[in-house]
Amino acid sequence: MKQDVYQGHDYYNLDDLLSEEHKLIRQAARDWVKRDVSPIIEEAAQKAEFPKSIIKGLSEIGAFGPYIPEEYGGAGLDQISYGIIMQEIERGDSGVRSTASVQSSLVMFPIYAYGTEEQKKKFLPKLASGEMMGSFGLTEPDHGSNPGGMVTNFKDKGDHYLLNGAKLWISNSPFCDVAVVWAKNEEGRIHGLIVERGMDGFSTPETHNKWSLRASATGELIFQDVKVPKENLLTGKSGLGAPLSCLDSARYGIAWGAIGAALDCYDTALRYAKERIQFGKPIASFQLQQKKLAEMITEITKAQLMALRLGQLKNEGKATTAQISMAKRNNVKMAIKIAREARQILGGMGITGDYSIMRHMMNLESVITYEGTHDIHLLITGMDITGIAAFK
Ligand code: TGC
Ligand code: FAD
Repeated sequence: MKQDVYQGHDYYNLDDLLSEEHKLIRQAARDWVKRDVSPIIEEAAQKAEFPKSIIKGLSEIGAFGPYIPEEYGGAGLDQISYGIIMQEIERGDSGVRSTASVQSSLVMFPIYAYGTEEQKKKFLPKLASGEMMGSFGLTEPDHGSNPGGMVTNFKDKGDHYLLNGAKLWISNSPFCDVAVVWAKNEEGRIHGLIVERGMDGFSTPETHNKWSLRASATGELIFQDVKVPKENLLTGKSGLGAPLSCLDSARYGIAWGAIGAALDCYDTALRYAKERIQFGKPIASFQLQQKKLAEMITEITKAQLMALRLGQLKNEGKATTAQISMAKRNNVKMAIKIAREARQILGGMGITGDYSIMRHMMNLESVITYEGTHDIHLLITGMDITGIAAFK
């Protein structure tokens, strides 16, 4: 990895719509990524190792629970700040953003929104500081896009619940201390349970051979007659809507995060195009390369506008699931297209780890699949505008 000389790009002066606090938060996150992520991330990805050294820094920049109130250890920030932090982190690597998304929106959020006061006090401060790391178990081997079909289940055994089943494709699972797990009770109703490492019958094998998100640890959650204390049930909400509401928050973060990956690819390609000489001229002087770069900044600007407006709606408590789906889908697709075009601008150099583009491109193949696939988000928009669900 070359020295990280990234600069933000704000073609439509959107900074004018941000507060001073937003800009300070962005600067802190950007400085941290340049100092502690960029120098190590390429090697971590090449070795397919999760860099545990980033946990402390993620906590310090407020990436664990940015919008969780300070009384529970969160940063107490608004939704635009949350988005900005995700954007800056994913500018470094989507896997690092994944770690933060899961911890904040898929572990801290359900405990904050649906947990008891005791659960909030026990888990949230430690999750915010990174002393404890969490994972979120919704997807199963036979139930990905259709989580409502899940077979993981728990039975009431009087003084505890007995949990059985398996979750697949779980970010952070190999090292998590706690997992928020979604399972059906004897009546088939979905509930959230907090499962803690060390409980008998709970294991978290790692999934290997990924070509994408290599610096993020992914694995399984396996439950074989796990005795879960009754006080670990999330009592505030049940039904599929409970995990789906957590996804709303994580998908919103991804809508911003993907812009970060796109900005990094654009910034790298623009810089390279101005420096690389072919036929006696910088390649940036050729119309074909300018077309690619001009289209990139246009698409990034549109995505920035969408994310910022969505952030305003979220701050007002008005953002709908369908609006969030549209932004996640659009912005991730936009980022993948930009990564592919940017890679071409770098020619052969674009496939090496000397530049971040190929890593972003491969990472984004996961981002376009998790938190709802590209197709599922299209169907959510379709359902919203027609009133007809085309999932089944
Ligand atoms: P459907 O019948 O539409 O809904 C079931 C119930 O849920 C309610 N609901 C929501 N509630 C709150 N927030 C939302 N976003 C909600 N969406 C739906 C709905 O009103 C209903 O309530 P009720 O009271 O009537 O029962 O459900 P369906 O089974 O038809 O499925 C709809 C569909 C396909 C959209 C949904 O299943 C879906 O979104 N599937 C995609 C699955 C997904 O996104 N999985 C992500 C797993 S986690 C992950 O990938 C983490 S990656 C993390 C990282 O590393 O960054
Ligand atoms: P499937 O659901 O089998 O889909 C396969 C294809 O069929 C897709 O193209 C899909 O769009 C299409 N399809 C499915 N249904 C329909 C339909 N009704 N109409 C049209 N097309 C359809 N999950 C978690 O719970 N927690 C995590 O932390 C987590 N982290 C992940 C990390 C990584 C790196 C990855 C790759 C995944 C992660 N996931 C996680 C799982 C992720 O959410 C699922 O992979 C995703 O929801 C899709 O499920 P699936 O892979 O089973 O694909």
